[in-house]
Amino acid sequence: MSNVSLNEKIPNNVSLSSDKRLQRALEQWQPEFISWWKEMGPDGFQAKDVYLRTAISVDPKGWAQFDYVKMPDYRWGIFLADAVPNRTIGFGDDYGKPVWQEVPGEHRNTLRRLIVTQGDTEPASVEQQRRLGQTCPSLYDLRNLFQVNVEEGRHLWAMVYLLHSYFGRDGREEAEALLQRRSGDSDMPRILGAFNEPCTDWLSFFMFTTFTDRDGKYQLLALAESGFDPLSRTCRFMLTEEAHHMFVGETGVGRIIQRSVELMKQGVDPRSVGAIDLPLVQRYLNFWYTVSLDLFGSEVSTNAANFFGAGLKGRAKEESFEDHLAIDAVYEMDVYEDDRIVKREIPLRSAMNEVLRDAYVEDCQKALNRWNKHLAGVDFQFTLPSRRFHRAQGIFAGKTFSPDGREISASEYEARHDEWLPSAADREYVQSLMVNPVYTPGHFANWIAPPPRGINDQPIDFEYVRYNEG
Ligand code: BYC
Ligand code: FE
Ligand code: FE
Repeated sequence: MSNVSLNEKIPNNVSLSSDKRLQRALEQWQPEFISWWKEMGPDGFQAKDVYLRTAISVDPKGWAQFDYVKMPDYRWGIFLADAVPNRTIGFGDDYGKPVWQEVPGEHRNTLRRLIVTQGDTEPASVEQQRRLGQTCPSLYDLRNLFQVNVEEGRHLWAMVYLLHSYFGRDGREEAEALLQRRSGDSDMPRILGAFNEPCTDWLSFFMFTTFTDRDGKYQLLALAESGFDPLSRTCRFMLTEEAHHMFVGETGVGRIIQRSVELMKQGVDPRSVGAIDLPLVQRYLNFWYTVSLDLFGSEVSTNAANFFGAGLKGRAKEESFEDHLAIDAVYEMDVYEDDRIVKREIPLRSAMNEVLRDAYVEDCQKALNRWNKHLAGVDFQFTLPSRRFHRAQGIFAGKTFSPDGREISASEYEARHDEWLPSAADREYVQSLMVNPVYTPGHFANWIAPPPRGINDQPIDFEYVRYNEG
């Protein structure tokens, strides 16, 4: 079961050839995907050989194969983690009943919406990142960007497979619409906020893959708990790919910090030699972390309560909780009452977005702790801003807070904006560092340290993208 037939038109481990209707429907969607990829995928590198990994099995150990591939020839396909025998629903009103292999009629619309929302983020991120190849700091980083991009493309396939297989005509229409919305478009934007934000420099890219892909990890963990078994199995395999995306982000930011600290220890101001000063890194962190916090939705959410009650979306690592019904339990949180923040007990099911956000925040803090290890000997620490700061969703949206969580006047917020979030000058400075891309094997831009090792045991000066050929 876990072996993938890579030679079929659509690589898969779901016996696609035994369902001719489905196979035909997906084979009709495939060219539309490829034309979307050519139009909206990485700009300018489609004919180059890129050293990519491709899934050949869904075993935790042997799933990856590395080789040179031209991106449009990447083996995008449908990979589900192996079924867990006798799996039962792990939470909500149907707790303990067998999981569903088909969509229960009463949950059809809700489930479709969840899958579409998840699916929409995947092509959105490819669109956001499409011009980064032109400003890359090295071939190593360029290859990592493209690896992330092709895998996000595959994540779109994962959701489209579910839509086509289980949602009939509506599902096929949603699959088309996933190729029609465009990140940042004023008429047809992507669904969620962060996926319409420009991500046009490498500091943003590394912050995005640290913080926004980490939202992906937590949303996928929650959906991997789903009572709808095909969704669970799909998300479990996607999670194995997600780890690499966060690695790219976290080590990318880490190498930027390392380079700046190296200079500071020599008594050199990073900006004076075209590297990136630490307060600027903190401002980018503040931005991407807070737009990613918004992706968890409102603190108090009847949608979230319904997802949980229906057994569709659980908590990350649901088995680590004792009470899987969450009927009588409460969650204490800060809410507004008469314009003042007070602590209130919220029914736990309505607080599930916040429970998931808690796990996310804790994980983000660990990433910061690793970054802060680079700072030994310099007088600086990275910190996560308060969850109230710079929010556009939930109870703190539309109010103004400082990064340490104090409510402040709109005029104070405005006056201090450039201390806390990337300013126009910051963005211009960062862009200016990257106008000259680095395409020589083993060379790195001046604003980033080389990685300690290469990909798949290859040396650092390996030609990860054959830039000068093709
Ligand atoms: N922007 O009850 P509420 C990834 C909407 S990332 C815009 O607060 P709910 C990846 C919401 O839809 C993982 N709109 O929230 C990472 C609702 O709209 P309607 C993505 C937003 O329903 C990097 C309204 O506000 N996965 O994979 O609990 C690269 C009030 O709803 C936002 C998922 O999101 C926002 N930030 O929604 C590539 C999982 N937040 O119904 C990929 C699937 C909320 O009033 N989605 N709204 O029109 C879900 O689980 C849920 O829909 C949400 C929270 C987590 C989004
Ligand atoms: Fe993804
Ligand atoms: Fe990702």
